[in-house]
Amino acid sequence: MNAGKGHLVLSLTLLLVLACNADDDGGLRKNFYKKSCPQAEKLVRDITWSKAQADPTLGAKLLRVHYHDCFVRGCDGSVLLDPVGTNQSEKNAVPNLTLAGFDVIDDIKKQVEQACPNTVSCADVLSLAARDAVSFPFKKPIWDVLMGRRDGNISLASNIPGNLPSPFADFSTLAQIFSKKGLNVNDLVVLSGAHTIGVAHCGTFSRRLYNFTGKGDADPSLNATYAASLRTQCPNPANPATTVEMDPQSSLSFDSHYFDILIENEGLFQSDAALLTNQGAAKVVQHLRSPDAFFSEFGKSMKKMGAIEVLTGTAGEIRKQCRVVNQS
Ligand code: HEM
Ligand SMILES: *[C@@H]1O[C@H](CO)[C@@H](O)[C@H](O)[C@H]1NC(C)=O
Ligand SMILES: *[C@@H]1O[C@H](CO)[C@@H](O)[C@H](O)[C@H]1NC(C)=O
Ligand SMILES: *[C@@H]1O[C@H](CO)[C@@H](O)[C@H](O)[C@H]1NC(C)=O
Ligand SMILES: *[C@@H]1O[C@H](CO)[C@@H](O)[C@H](O)[C@H]1NC(C)=O
Ligand SMILES: CC(=O)N[C@H]1CO[C@H](CO)[C@@H](O)[C@@H]1O
Repeated sequence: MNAGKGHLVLSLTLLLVLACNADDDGGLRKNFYKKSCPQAEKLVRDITWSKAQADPTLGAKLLRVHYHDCFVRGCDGSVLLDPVGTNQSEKNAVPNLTLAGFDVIDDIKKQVEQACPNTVSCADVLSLAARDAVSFPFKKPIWDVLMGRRDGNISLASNIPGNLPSPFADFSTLAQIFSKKGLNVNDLVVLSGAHTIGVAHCGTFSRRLYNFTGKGDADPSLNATYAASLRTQCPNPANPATTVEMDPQSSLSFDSHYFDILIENEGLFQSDAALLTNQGAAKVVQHLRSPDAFFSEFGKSMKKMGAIEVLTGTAGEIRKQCRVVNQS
């Protein structure tokens, strides 16, 4: 082969590599632990499934923790870190409210460490466990998880504002925060579909029920029948510990029903209702009422969310325990 041809082959290979990397995966890949810890994925799945069997709300918990992780400093496991000294970590911040499932992540990580020490990151464990917990009722993974994330060692409560949208956010605020994370309006609507499972505390929406515009009324964008039912569940003032299902009667079922209730003006948060206030977003809402469309789009958007500002290669570390950074 002459030098010219060699050059061409090299350039073509380089192009191919670049083209593959262009796929917005942040350098993550499938089967990342195939050589270093071949049992990792199955181990995480088996433990998660046994925990999900015992607690059918685990999927909602872990999915929300994964989302909070990715939106604050990227998917680097920083949400899992406990506060150190007087420094408040992400999990201490107000919007965390009741993030839960940390004990489950600890259990999984402990067993993964026993099988393959210093190999599988907490960020990957969280991403896999969230997928597996949500997938448990289907008895098969319902989206693909790319791996190779490494763990960060900074977690600051002060990083939350501006990175996690509030349930009172309007459409342009939501779109703006998602766009900062490389997620578009389609992703915003698709991922909001996660609210098809789980519960919310009265305080995250009760302002919509009472004196919303100062005329003793409810939020006009909230279905009046639904508002009346919510008022019985969340009297004014409500017990701060009371929760309601975000997708009534279907809150354990991961399905496209969220989009059906949304168009009946029964989205629980202002941020849910806001998806109908933009023409493009409202079109996506209609489209996602089809279960096939929802499942396929959810997988694609989760892949993007799971790649936000990830640490790969030699950046960050593989934490031994998810709650504390390694001591050097
Ligand atoms: C669009 C902006 C979003 C806002 C404003 C928002 C806000 C909230 C709020 C306020 C709660 C209730 C927390 C509580 O009272 O305990 C909640 C629950 C939840 N969120 Fe979101 N969220 C958003 C996007 C997402 C995304 C992108 C995901 C995942 C992909 C997600 C997954 C969940 C889940 C699964 C729950 C239920 C948690 C449980 O039952 O333990 N959310 N969200
Ligand atoms: C607290 O945070 C500051 C800066 O954010 C950092 O310099 C300091 O080392 C942290 N303290 C502890 C005990 O982690
Ligand atoms: C409703 O809001 C208005 C305007 O803020 C206030 O003047 C009024 O007292 C409120 N009513 C109740 C019952 O809280
Ligand atoms: C309110 O919800 C009911 C079902 O609960 C639905 O039949 C009705 O069309 C909804 N109204 C509006 C204005 O969306
Ligand atoms: C933070 O992570 C880096 C790797 O990026 C590591 O070298 C360093 O020791 C860590 N710092 C602490 C305090 O653990
Ligand atoms: C799980 C967790 O750490 N929750 C914390 C959320 O933030 C409040 C303070 O706003 C803490 O009291 C909780 O412990």
